[in-house]
Amino acid sequence: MERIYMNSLLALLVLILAVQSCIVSLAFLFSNLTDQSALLACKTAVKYDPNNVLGNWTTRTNFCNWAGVSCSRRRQRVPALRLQSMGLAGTISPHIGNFSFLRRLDLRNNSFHGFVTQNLTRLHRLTHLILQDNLLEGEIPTSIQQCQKL
Ligand SMILES: *[C@@H]1O[C@H](CO)[C@@H](O)[C@H](O)[C@H]1NC(C)=O
Ligand SMILES: *[C@@H]1O[C@H](CO)[C@@H](O)[C@H](O)[C@H]1NC(C)=O
Ligand SMILES: *[C@@H]1O[C@H](CO)[C@@H](O)[C@H](O)[C@H]1NC(C)=O
Ligand SMILES: *[C@@H]1O[C@H](CO)[C@@H](O)[C@H](O)[C@H]1NC(C)=O
Ligand SMILES: CC(=O)N[C@H]1CO[C@H](CO)[C@@H](O)[C@@H]1O
Repeated sequence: MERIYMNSLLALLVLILAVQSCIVSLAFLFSNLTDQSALLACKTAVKYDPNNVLGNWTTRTNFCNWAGVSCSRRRQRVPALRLQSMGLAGTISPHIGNFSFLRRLDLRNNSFHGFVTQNLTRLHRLTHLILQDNLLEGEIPTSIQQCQKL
């Protein structure tokens, strides 16, 4: 009797855990936190910010109000990132590939260096990619052809 009770309790526990992790991963999939963490990763990849443009990129405020960040009102996702002529130096984080709603990326006239990350290719909604006047190496990955709206 006791064993049956223990077994069903265990089964219930496993079920609860499974449902819980499912809800957590679903919530994460649809949440704007993905964009927030991608923005923070991009900030980390910037090593020099003479005008402290990214100074207000902190979780104390909604990322929709961060400098250079546009937000869609409905979903609070990021369709545009405009950081041109800010004097920024650093690399372009591979996390940039996580902005699944990004249409416009404008980083022109800064000092971004290094290779252009393959992960850009994941931005299927991209229409504008403006990287001129930086210190980037190599070429834009040919797989960028997958971004058919570009
Ligand atoms: C995420 O979205 C929710 C509801 O749409 C909103 O209340 C919240 O402020 C958003 N969070 C950020 C950091 O934008
Ligand atoms: C962050 O800085 C930008 C540009 O200076 C400004 O437009 C925006 O209101 C600031 N946001 C917050 C939350 O202070
Ligand atoms: C490039 O950015 C610098 C600031 O970092 C600015 O002074 C200069 O006018 C910009 N050049 C162009 C062509 O926008
Ligand atoms: C964002 O991108 C990075 C690097 O490409 C990846 O490791 C990470 O799992 C991604 N995170 C989310 C929440 O999509
Ligand atoms: C498609 C692609 O290039 N994905 C890469 C994104 O960035 C992470 C971290 O650098 C790599 O592990 C992935 O291979």
